Amino acid sequence: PPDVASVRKVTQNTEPIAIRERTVDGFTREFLRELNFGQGVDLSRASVNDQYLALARTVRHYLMVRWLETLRRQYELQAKSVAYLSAEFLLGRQLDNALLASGLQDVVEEGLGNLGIDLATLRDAEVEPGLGNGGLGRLAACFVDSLATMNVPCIGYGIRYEYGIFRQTFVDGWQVEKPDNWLALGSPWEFPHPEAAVTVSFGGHTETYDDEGTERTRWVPGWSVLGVPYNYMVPGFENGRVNTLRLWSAQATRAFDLEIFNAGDYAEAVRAQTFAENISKVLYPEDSTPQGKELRLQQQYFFVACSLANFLEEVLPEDFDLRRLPERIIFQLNDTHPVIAIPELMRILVDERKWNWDDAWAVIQKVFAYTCHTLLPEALEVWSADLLGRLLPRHLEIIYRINEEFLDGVRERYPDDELRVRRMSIIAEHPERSVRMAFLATVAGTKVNGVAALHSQLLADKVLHDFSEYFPEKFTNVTNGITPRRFVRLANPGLSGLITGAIGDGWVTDLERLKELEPLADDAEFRRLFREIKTNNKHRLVDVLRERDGIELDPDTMLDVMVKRLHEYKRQTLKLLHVVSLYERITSGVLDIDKVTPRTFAFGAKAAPGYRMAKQIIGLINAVGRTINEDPAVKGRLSIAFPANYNVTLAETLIPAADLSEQISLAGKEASGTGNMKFALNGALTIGTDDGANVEIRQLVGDDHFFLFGLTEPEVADVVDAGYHPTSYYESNKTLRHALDLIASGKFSGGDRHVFEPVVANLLQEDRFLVLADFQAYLDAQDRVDAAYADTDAWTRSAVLNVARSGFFSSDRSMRDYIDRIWHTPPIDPNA
Ligand code: GFP
Repeated sequence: PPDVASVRKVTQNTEPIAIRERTVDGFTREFLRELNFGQGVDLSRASVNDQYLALARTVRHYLMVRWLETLRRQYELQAKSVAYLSAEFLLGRQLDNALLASGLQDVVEEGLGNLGIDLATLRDAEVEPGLGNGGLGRLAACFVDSLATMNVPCIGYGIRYEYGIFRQTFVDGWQVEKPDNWLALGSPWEFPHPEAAVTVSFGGHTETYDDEGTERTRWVPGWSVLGVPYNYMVPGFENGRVNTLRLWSAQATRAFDLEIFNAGDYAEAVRAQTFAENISKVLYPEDSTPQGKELRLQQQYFFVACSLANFLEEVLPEDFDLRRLPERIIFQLNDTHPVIAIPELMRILVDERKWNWDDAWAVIQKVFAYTCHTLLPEALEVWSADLLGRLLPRHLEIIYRINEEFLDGVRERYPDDELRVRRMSIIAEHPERSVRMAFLATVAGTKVNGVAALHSQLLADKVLHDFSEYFPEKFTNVTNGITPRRFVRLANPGLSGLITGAIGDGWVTDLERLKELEPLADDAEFRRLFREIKTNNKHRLVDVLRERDGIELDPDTMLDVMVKRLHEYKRQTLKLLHVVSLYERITSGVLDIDKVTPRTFAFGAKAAPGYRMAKQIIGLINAVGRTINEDPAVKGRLSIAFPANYNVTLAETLIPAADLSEQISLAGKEASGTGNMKFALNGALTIGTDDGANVEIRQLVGDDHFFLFGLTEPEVADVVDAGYHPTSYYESNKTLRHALDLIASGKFSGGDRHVFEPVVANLLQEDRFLVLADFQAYLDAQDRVDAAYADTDAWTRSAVLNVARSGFFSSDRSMRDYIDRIWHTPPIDPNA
């Protein structure tokens, strides 16, 4: 690599750049300049992509002044920041958000219009960066948006995956994954800084040495890679602040061996390069092989090592006394993926800065906090000690020592309770020796939080019970939230306009103000306008799905939506059994078709590539969809729309059009959910279990405006403890039996009984998530939905109340809770 020091010249106090003219003419000039000099084309020959790239860069210029100003002030003030460490940032498209934040929408629309360019076309040219998998990554994106809007200093740290979450396609109804080549046409929102690359090492061994009478350890690594930072702007909403998201890309340190190349071994010459670049190649590489597992651990260590080095060496002033680190930073660990940062910072302090262990440990316990996002034991990450020891030998030693000292304390508190000690050990011994990352985070972190009230309670009572007894003060809750800027203001312009017309626009940054809409639920004219907007949103969705997927959707039906990752605990099969049962009862004459509410069942879900049952379920949804959609017997009454490749962009059109939101996970399994909040805030009613944040949604919107069903978490525990037998439900419930039998008969698979046998067999024999146990309650709740929907006025009233009472679910409120309970990072006064 080039000598970084010589490349990085610190320029003193540059003159502030002139603020660009925020007029239509000013914008047009900037845009054409970008097109000509940035893209190298003139308007007459510019492709849509050229125009999009030029527009993005132009908008970026307007934000740039604020970004530099934010950085300058941050450096000056040395205020405490949040470092949000996350393996995922599911950002969604950037253009619209940047336009909104900078208040440039109208100017840009008019300026482009004068040139004969349609802003909507350029918007559609943007490929969304799919650098996340689901809720966890989208939450991170909402959080950084809120922090910027609230004037809180924050750096998001993550990985710049060359390929994000795969692009899902369907072939004969089965999921086929295609690479998500999101960078192919250029990525105008990023700023690479190769000169600020960080070296990250792996492997090798450790050795002790005498350091002027003190025995110390050093790590002698075996190999290393470079981490190149790519900076992204995170603009606050109309407040002049632009925070930074810094994503790391891996590169080889010795890029190319010319000698080997000249000897003709071309593959070998680039081997090191390929090997290094693999680290940031894809999001969640398949980890069913040992190589895949190792690559994931490499990714995790890679990005936290880069981020810590960056913060300590670049963001902090050179002479900063690290003993004061807790005054300057809190590293929020978004799930267990970044937890390896804990031993990394210990290593830096103890081995590199030569602190004594206890001093280092005292700082560590103040600068990390951990958010847990799951309740499934299998989702709590563990790393085999063997792998960790090979890849990060020094870190494993440090973890052992942390564990030893921690367990000494446990033994002291609970003498003669070796069982407890074993339960609480960071190191598990079975089935192989491994490191429990959630335990490590809990022991080292200042706080541990769950992501909804029920989840935090179950964490403390069950999943981490021993720990909550031991460290009761560490456990807290912060219920998730979503950014109202993207998911209401941008996604639902109709509703936003209606709200603003009624109560002013303060709600965009103070969502609790939606409460002021409550009286309007009783206003017939308001309800009419509200309904009209819903209908318009459905028409918008009709257009998008026709164009995107060739799907014809009937806007005059109830739009019943279930969109989320495909996972058995989320119970897409329960939704499907409802559909199949309706179909079966109509076609067998049990139900009078004229009494069935016309519904479109929309699904959106990706299955993890290695998750076979989830892929089977996708195949089944598509197969049922094909049969039902083609059957004249149910035409106009039942249909299924399952667009492939559900992503943030599609969510922004789908959610505002929805009437009914399906949140039907087995109670005690969904940590929070955030889709549930997006739907409620866009005026859909929820049918849901008492799970995750559904609990809080129901409490806030009221029982009359929420369709609750199913076993509660304690009831689930009782059923399971008593020995759950799904077949007894099958045998005793005719409706259920007929629905399952219809699937088993091959009706949806051209008569072939084998195709979906695994799904049926799994439900009948194991049914780990109690689909059959909740089936009848779910059907009954759906009957209540039909009855409610029949009274359009009452339904709309409920929908308005859902919007008015869901202000709590703003991610701004989540951020306030994190700040009060965990971070203690006051906002910067914009006028100071
Ligand atoms: C996970 C949990 C959700 C939770 C999000 C954000 O989502 O219940 O709402 O994290 O906290 F499962 P996924 O990433 O698994 O979709």
